[in-house]
Amino acid sequence: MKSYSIALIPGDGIGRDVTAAAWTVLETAAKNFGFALTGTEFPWSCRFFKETGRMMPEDGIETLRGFDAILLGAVGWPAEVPDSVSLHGLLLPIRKAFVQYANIRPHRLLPGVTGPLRAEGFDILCIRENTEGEYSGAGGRVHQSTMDEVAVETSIFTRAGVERILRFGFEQARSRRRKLASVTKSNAQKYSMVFWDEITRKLAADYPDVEVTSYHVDALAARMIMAPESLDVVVASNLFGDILTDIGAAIQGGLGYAASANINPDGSAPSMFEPVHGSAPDIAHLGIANPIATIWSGAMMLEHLGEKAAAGRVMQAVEATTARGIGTIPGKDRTDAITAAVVAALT
Ligand code: GGG
Repeated sequence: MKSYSIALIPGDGIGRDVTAAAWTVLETAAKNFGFALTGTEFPWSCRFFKETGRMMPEDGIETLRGFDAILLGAVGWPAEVPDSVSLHGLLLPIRKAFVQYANIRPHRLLPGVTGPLRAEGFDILCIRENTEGEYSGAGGRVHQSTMDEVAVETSIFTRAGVERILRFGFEQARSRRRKLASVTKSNAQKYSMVFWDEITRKLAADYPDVEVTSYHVDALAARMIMAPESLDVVVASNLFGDILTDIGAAIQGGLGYAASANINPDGSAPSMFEPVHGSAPDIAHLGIANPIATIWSGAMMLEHLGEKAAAGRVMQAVEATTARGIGTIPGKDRTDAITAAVVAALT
């Protein structure tokens, strides 16, 4: 029997609730489709930081390298650990070390879910550059706590980094509706974003079958709300992609439905799957977190592992569940009730 080793990092807050739910669904799917998933849990989180001074052990990356994939819940406990510390101590180093340069975030309405903006008929695949740009962590502060204090944060855009994410986007567009939106703010940011636009134009010549449009991020943000059906694949930098995908989450009904995959496209290291949402400490362990985003992320993990039929079946089960009105209204259905409904629809 084929077996996949999965590193489970529930993280903080509702991360524990939603990864447990997704794991139940994924194990059921594995059983039904005749393969095995072996989960190894790691307690790396803000609590771990409070105990050890690190978000993960020094050899954490090397430990994870041996797994086929990583399923992560959520990271953050802002009352105890600054968000910048938790993000730069766990999520960002994993994405960077494993060259998970493509962060894929699908935005579409599940049956029975009505987004607050009542947008309809859209199917957007946002691709966020995931290893450089505005989240490079390059910068510093001088003259701290004086009126002369200066803080500098440098965005790093490399030709290799921009080319590979745009190429990834073009390839995705080819497998979909052949439309690509390339997002910058090149009227204001005259080095990095002009560079991005130039590379978009250069690569477009290799993909004459894909209709390419360059947008400024503000215009694209408005378009995602006003005319989301006009968009297919959207490729954006790390920060812009992060922001746009929260808009994507909003139009698809909320962060409870927003899934993501941090992909290492050449398979040289594990890819990581996580809901877009954070740890929501205010509702942690109350049993009311929506697990659908994590279940959907788990389906993306199965697809990435090559278990396409099982992945498709998990999504069918999710859709059958929401079509019955389960998990479609915030707070109405408990985490375990939504999970049980998805499991029942799987069998
Ligand atoms: N689900 C993972 C998580 O906790 N995300 C919260 C967050 O702030 N992520 C930042 C990022 O995706 O770059």
